[in-house]
Amino acid sequence: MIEEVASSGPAAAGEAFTDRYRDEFMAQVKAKNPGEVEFHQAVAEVAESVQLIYQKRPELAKARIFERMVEPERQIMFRVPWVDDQGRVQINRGFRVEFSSAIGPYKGGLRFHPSVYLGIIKFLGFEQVFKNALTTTPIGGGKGGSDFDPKGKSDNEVMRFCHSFMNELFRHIGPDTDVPAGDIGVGGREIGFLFGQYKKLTNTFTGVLTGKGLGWGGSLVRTEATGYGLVYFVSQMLQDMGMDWKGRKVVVSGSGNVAIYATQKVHELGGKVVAMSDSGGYIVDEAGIDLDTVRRIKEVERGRIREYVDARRGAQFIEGWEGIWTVPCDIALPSATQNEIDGKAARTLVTNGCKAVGEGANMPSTPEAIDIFQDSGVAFGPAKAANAGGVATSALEMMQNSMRLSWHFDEVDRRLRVIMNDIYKQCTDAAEAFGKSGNLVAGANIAGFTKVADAMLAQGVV
Ligand code: NDP
Ligand code: 2IT
Repeated sequence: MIEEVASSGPAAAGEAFTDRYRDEFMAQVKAKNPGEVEFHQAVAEVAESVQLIYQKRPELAKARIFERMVEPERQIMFRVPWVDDQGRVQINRGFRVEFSSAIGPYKGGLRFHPSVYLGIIKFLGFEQVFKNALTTTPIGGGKGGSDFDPKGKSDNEVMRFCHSFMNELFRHIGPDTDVPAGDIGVGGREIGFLFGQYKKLTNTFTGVLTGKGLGWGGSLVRTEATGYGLVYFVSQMLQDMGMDWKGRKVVVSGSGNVAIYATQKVHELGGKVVAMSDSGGYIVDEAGIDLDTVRRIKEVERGRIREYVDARRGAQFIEGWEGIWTVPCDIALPSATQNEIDGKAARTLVTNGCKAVGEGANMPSTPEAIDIFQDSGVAFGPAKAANAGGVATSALEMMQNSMRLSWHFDEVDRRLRVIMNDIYKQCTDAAEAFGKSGNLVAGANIAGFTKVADAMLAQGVV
């Protein structure tokens, strides 16, 4: 069977994964997934690393592991009808892409944002497979969401939407099957509504979602985990450069879940965040961002970042989110959205003396930006590794749910720190073993891919 499959693959032609084969492979990915540019981008980045692995591990090439990985195990798209506060019927589209269950149940967040379409969910789900493999916990990869925009909606509208979304999603998920969580536009409020409807429809109280409230199955530190984990990861990068956070100027894009808790941890470790943003623009506060003000505006009032300057007189608001990368800094933590740092922004960061970049968002740097950072000697922590603390802590939430107990804050935080250090070591070790010393992009791809690939090989052609 494997021989038969291989007859149309690279092994049959006697070539492991040459540049020519890689180009043909990418052409096929593009032809089979037309218009999904973010997905193409995510696959192309991993393909470079797979080329190295296939040369060392021809049995993976023969089993066409990567060719299988780029095809999601299952893709679900569904209608989400709901009624707004004016009594009008609204229709959105829902997605859940179950990418890989090779090493555990599908796991990954839900994104509610008007820009969501299949290509966004597929790039996120694809990345999630490798990220989750790096966490050292047994979780497969998936992602979902909707083009619904929670901004400007009432709590009741959000509730009706979430209930309708779950009316279809519930039949595809389960604590041992697929465990969604939050992402852009999905936080504690949305997880609550989604969980409530799942419970009602199935008459079960299980760990089917993560990011739950602390009184009903949630884990301490899950809220903080992505931001904290990002800073723990970058601490390792800095340590290897003989640096730490003390007195360092830091720019954090976004002002959502990841950005807020990254900022909190940077301040705790002695760094100074001087700029944050949302899709409307960015704020600069050279005295150091006052996080209580940001949290009030964003977490309590669900307001806009421009309101920060009403409370902090010395601060400035500048319209247009792209400009944030012109603010000089030692360390940049892009934590808003995909492709927010392009080549021009990367060059500006380098010129202004930026020494390290840690990706809090998923795929925030374009391929050109990554090349510029790496060619300029800027330490670069890729999203799959650097932001894996969120999903890792989701896995810790699943563990606690299975055991029906709750660990203390310090215990979860300790485990998160151990996991982030372990991920860093996996990346540096894999990079070293494949002659790419110090290249954490290659290291993360190689370590994540290898773990999933070995599981797929053991399980046969399924
Ligand atoms: P939130 O919804 O809490 O915050 C998102 C922030 O990014 C907001 O400030 C938002 O501004 C800004 N933003 C979103 N889209 C755009 C855009 N197109 N242009 C400019 N700014 C934008 O999301 P999270 O903090 O949870 O997620 C941020 C990033 O981190 C995403 O890439 C997500 O995939 C990634 N991530 C999240 C994890 C988690 O556990 N939550 C885990 C790992 C990665 P505005 O309010 O104006 O839209
Ligand atoms: O991108 C991500 O890793 C997340 N949004 C978190 C997913 C999760 O299941 O906690």
